Amino acid sequence: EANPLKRASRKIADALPGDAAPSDGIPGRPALEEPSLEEPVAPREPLPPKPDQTGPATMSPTGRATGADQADVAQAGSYLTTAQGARLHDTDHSLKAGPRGPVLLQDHHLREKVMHFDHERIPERVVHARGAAAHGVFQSYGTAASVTKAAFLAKDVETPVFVRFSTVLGSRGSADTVRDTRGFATKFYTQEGVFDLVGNNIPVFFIQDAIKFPDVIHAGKPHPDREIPQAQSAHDTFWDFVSLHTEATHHTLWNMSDRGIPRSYRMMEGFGVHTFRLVAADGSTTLVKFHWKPKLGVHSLVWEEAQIINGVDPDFHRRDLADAIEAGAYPQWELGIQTFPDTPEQTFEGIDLLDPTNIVPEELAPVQPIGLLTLNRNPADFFAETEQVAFHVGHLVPGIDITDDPLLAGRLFSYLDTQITRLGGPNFPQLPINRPHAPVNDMLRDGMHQTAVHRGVAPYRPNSLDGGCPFTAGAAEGAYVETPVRVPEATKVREAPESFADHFSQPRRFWLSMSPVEREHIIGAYTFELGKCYEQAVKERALRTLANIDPELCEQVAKGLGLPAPEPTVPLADVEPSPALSQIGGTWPVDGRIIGIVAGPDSDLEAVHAVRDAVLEAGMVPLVVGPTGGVLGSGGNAVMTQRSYVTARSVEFDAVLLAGPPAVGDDAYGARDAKGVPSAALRPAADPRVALLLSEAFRHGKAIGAWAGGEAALAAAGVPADAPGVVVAGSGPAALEQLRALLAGHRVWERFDTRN
Ligand code: HDD
Repeated sequence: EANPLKRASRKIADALPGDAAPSDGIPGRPALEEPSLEEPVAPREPLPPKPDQTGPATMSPTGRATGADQADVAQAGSYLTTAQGARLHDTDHSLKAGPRGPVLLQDHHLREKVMHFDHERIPERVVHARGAAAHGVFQSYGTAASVTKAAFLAKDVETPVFVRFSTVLGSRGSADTVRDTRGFATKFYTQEGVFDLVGNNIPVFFIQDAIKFPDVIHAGKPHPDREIPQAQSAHDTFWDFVSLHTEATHHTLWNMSDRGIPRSYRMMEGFGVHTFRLVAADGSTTLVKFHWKPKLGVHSLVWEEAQIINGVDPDFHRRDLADAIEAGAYPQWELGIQTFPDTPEQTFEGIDLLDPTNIVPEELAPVQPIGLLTLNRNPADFFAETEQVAFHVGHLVPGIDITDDPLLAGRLFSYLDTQITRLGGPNFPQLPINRPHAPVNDMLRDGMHQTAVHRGVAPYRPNSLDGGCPFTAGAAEGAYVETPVRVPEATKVREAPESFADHFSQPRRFWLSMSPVEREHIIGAYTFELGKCYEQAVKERALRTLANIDPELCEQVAKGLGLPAPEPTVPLADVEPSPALSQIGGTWPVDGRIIGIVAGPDSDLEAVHAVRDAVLEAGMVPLVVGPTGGVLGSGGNAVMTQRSYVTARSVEFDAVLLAGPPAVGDDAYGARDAKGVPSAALRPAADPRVALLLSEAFRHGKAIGAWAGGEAALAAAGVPADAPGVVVAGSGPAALEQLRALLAGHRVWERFDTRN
């Protein structure tokens, strides 16, 4: 098919269970034969090496490639061997003295296999443990070339990247759609070395100084006694901390907004959070904040939906990312910068740029696009890549420098330090996923897990034995030279600047920028979270913080908690809203959105086929939901179902379409009742699982469509056919057309109960 999007959505649909086509998205790998019911008995051709495990080899000071051939490292052959390469003839039975006799200690294979298994787990990340990642490419526009000499930001440079998205609080096995901040970490393998942009989907942080990081994380992680709750902030220790430590107010408010429950990693913004310093070729400097803007728009789940998904499909975000990439529907983000003059005060329009609890509204400093990120390849090995990737805010390239943000300073220490525990030593940069694509000529030697075979004899400087190599370079040869920023004369203190003391005006701006329905969601989130706290004092103190953001917010949450609303303790800030902060009101591409087509045994299957094709044509993904798995109907019109009433739940779909029965006069698919109404109109309605699916979709503000005869199911589910965003049309394609228009706005916002 000519249209890649159409091809993409068709591939997603085809790869789903129930369809015959095998999925084989790994480039460079031959398609696997279709699995047969019998166990294969003969070896097949070896698999070629996985592409991600053939990174550039570490170079010695004398410039020769070292170590084993990377192509041989990954498991690729037909025959099982020991770790030493000896072929094995049995891996299912321990070596014994007779079939019923004792197992012999001399069984090396047994000991090696179990020893290795015993050590398969490595410590998970202390934060951001649960993540999903993808490879891609960054294409620069060149628009930043006037403010930075970074080579990868020059015009039309393509740089390979690896991006890892994550939640913060949960452990590796926790669920994806918890209310939390999301990590958005990007590794750029530039020709000048690795640049890591280690950001989040929220532009501000809980703390202004890294020394508080252990405090905020200890408060957010599960209670130390029972280790509950997992992966969320709805508990006493979190609210105890953030209500006492009011600099966390802004970040907490973002978490309680729809930003805390993204619809998809593909539909989140990313932020570098700190202010960075760009350095141009002429040495001039500019302060900047980095933004990632998703091409599909910024969209969220609603809270009940997020909670249901946590049970129904805890891998919702990870699956969504991998499926989209496998299908060729590559997610894209534009990288942008807000620029500010590098003045000694480091403020912009009165906003302290060194305070990471601040944003600069886009209306004051527009985000200027500087390049396009496309994620186009799934990892071949989750552990080798997603788990072992090591990001670090200190991985910088010439042209990008740091500021004195005290939160950033502590991070510069933490990210190196943590890898020693997590990845078992100082040689983690040699892991294939972490290897720079620029040649490495360091003088770092030995240590645990050293895999390079260095050839030079003089890993020290100055030397004459290796011909003086490696030499240091000047800026002209591309060396990283720190910007000679003046450090003000000062006295050593443990203090924050006075400007860091305003904890409420920025949260108030965020609140005022929200639409009524977004405010309603925020009120609901605080009411839920604080309602989960046991300590009365914690709830009351949290309400005091809310009073300083906005009295209406405080009152509504207090009402939900059954508590009195306190008065503000600081004057309410007089701030202008920033419309760019609201997620509602625009229209966005519907690419890759999932349409559930609910069909009954007597549905008009010809029409189901037509609608399925129309969904694909529109670049979206059709999932047919039938009473059982397998095939619905028979003969030429038979339809493969991707979900059954048992496996489907509304949360999987962005919109639902009810398949009506064939038109009157067409008796092909079933009986009619005494009045001549086709029974299919009643069948799905009679099924409580279909009714639940519809009522949930309705409650979650999703577009719902039905074509002739489907109204009965709507009525049974209590969904008024004339409600906003409910479409009943004469034919499937006509209903789909209207759903598509509704989906462009993401949800049917009018359906949410707003007081304003
Ligand atoms: Fe951090 C991981 C983002 C503050 C210490 N952080 C980590 C990851 C992201 C962030 C996205 C996961 C990277 C991956 O996918 O491997 N962290 C942030 C942002 C911050 C921030 C946007 C504030 C603006 N972090 C922060 C502070 C400290 C840390 C203040 C310590 C003082 N972060 C870590 C860490 C982690 C980490 C412990 C855990 C695993 C890792 O680094 O490699 O070092």
